[in-house]
Amino acid sequence: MAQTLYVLNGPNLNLLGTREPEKYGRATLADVEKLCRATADRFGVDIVFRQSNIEGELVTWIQEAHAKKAAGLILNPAGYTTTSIAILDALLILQVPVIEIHITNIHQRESFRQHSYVSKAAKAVICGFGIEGYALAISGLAALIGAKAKS
Ligand code: CA2
Repeated sequence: MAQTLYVLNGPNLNLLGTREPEKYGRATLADVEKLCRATADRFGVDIVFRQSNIEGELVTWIQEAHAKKAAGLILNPAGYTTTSIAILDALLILQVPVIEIHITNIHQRESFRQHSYVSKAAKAVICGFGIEGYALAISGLAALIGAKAKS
C-alpha cells in the first residue's frame, strides 16, 4: 500500500492568491494542492491535503496523522507558527518526519514572524521558495522515507 503524507495549512491560507500577491504570489490554495498531488504522484505516495483556520482542528489532524500511521507531515502553520504550544505538543507525538514550510522567507520579515514553536519539532524548515516550497518539501520527505521517483 502507498505511504501517505499529510500536508496541513494554517489560518488564512484559504485566501492565498486573493491579496498581497507581491509577497505570496497569485497561486491559490487549490493550485498548491494540485502541485502537491502532482509531486506526490511522481514518488508514488498519497497525500491528505487540508487547511483550517482553527488551531484545535489542526491539532486533531496531526493526531489523526499519527493514528493513521502517516509516513510524514508537512505543515504551514501560518499565524500559529509563533504562538501554538498546542500544535508543537501534537507534533512531538509524531515519530515520523515533520517539515515546516513557509511561502515567504520569514527571516526577512518582521521580527515577530521569526520565532517558530513548530521548528522545535521539525526535521527541516523550508521558507522563501513561494509555493514551489511545497514540492520541495514533498521531494525531501520522499527521500527521507525512501520513496523513489517513478521513471
Ligand atoms: O510565508 C508563509 O507561508 C506564512 O506562514 C504565511 C502566514 C504568515 O503569518 C507567516 O508569518 C508566514 C500568513 C498566511 C496568510 O495567507 C494569505 C496569503 C495571501 C493572501 C491571503 C492570505
